[in-house]
Amino acid sequence: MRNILLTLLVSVSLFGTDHIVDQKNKTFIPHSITAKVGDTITFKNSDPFAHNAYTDNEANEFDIGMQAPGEDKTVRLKAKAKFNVECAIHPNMLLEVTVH
Ligand SMILES: [Cu+2]
Repeated sequence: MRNILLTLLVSVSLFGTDHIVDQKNKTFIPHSITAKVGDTITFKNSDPFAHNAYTDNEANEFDIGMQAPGEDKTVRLKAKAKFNVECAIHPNMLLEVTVH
């Protein structure tokens, strides 16, 4: 019984909520999300051209590189923080992420 409970706890922490963020018309949709440590963000690209998503936030740093149209890329949130995600190709794109 103890092992089952332990397995459940580990599973919950390993498989947090996946937050879908689309990139369409050079906009992150939605433009802000609130998530928990261990959750993931899956970036989609519904535009007919490449996008990118990155953050300089030290505790959650990521850069998904060049994201082709129709491609999905997933990143995991590692620490409590509030930070911005930007697209290196389109500097006006902004996603606000709160991890609590
Ligand atoms: Cu972009």
